[in-house]
Amino acid sequence: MTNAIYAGSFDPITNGHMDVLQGSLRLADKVFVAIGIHPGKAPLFSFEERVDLINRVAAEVFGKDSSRLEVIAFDGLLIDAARKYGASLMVRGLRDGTDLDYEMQMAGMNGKMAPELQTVFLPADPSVRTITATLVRQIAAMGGDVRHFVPALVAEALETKFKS
Ligand code: COD
Repeated sequence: MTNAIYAGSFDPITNGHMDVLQGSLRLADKVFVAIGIHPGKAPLFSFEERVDLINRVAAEVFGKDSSRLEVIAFDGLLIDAARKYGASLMVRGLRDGTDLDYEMQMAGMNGKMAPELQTVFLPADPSVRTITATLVRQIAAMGGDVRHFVPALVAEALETKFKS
């Protein structure tokens, strides 16, 4: 049984994240979706809200395969979270060359610290590679239409968030 861990802020989950999750489900029997908790950085959506959105969107898009996903929280090093949850694969999404440079450094250093863990890069599908959660939040805050970039449930949650 192969476990993978896919870490992110998921604030909120986007179609880009969903693309990486779909690839992760092809690679592993179980995928831990690890929400990184950064003390001092206030997210738009609380941890509980992000878990709820990820679970609902995954159920809608992946159907019964969503039972192979589990959302968890982590702070500190990703390798420690991977070890804690028995993940042998650390999945990272690659959008462009900037991601690649940074991710190569991280994979190299993680590989030294935890040689038993394998970093796996999944190239973003061209249709989602320009999407970032930061810009999605900005567009939604300014009343723009984010339905091209996030699942419908997330678009609704953003609308509600910025109305209140
Ligand atoms: N297409 C494909 N992949 C995407 C897209 C997209 N449109 N959008 C995001 N992704 C990928 C990113 O490349 C990344 O792999 C992942 O999804 C998460 O993205 P975000 O934006 O939700 O998350 P970030 O960038 O805020 O990162 C949060 C992490 C928790 C992943 C980060 O803080 C981290 O890597 N922490 C680990 C700390 C650690 O172990 N440091 C030691 C390094 S040696």
